[in-house]
Amino acid sequence: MEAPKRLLTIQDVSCVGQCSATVALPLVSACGVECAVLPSAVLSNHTGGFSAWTFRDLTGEMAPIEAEWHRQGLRFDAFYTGYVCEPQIAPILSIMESCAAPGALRIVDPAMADNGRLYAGFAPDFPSKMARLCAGADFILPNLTEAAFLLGREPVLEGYGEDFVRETVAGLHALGAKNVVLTGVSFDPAKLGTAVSDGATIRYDFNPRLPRMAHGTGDVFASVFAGAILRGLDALSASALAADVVCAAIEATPEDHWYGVCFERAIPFLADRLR
Ligand code: PXL
Repeated sequence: MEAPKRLLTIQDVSCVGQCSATVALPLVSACGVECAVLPSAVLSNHTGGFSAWTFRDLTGEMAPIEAEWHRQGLRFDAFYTGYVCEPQIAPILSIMESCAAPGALRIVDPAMADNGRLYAGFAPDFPSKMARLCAGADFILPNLTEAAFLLGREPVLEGYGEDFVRETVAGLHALGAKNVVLTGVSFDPAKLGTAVSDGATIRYDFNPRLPRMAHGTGDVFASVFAGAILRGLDALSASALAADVVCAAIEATPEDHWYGVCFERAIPFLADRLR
């Protein structure tokens, strides 16, 4: 029997809110991939829509945990990073070096912004720090807002065409990212999708645009993408599956459930698609 793949996700634990680690653990696991977790911080709840939150920075735990893993010979087949803070970028890069199995993949979701704005609590220069994490990544998964900030530009969220996407993706490759999966791309108001680039070719995947947005969909997308890549899917297929799971999760979420998506209800769909 083939050895199972082991992925390490590094992001916060928002105790309530259906985002980051509480999304990554079940969804990566549902892909049949072992999901280890290095919590970068513990928050009472996420920062996107709640009026307040507690925040315990866990940066200080990173080096001792890395040393212990290294001592025990624990290695990972992939690293998937999400919401992290500036002081954590250097320790994360170190862990990705010292605890990598041969050929380990780096999947970076630069979770820091959406809808033209940085998330609460990030300084305006944070994207330039996040760009360092993107530089050595095998896959980066920015939305249009994050892509713009990584490139030091003002976000453009509508009225663009394929030339704009090509130029944006080229800029992201120039940062050092091998593969780019740009989310939230739309050339037709009825459709929303992703542009998947390996540096030579851009391929698109679109789904019908749903009438509402929901918090945490970026984390659902990234988690399924990471799990699917480790299952051996190519980037376009992994991206298309991740987008389908996001749509299923949004459709399964009651209108008045305001702080996240009910991705739990889409797990059977995900498991079926990977069977
Ligand atoms: O879903 C991204 C995310 C992750 N973690 C925390 C957040 C957010 C988005 O707002 O606040 C703590």
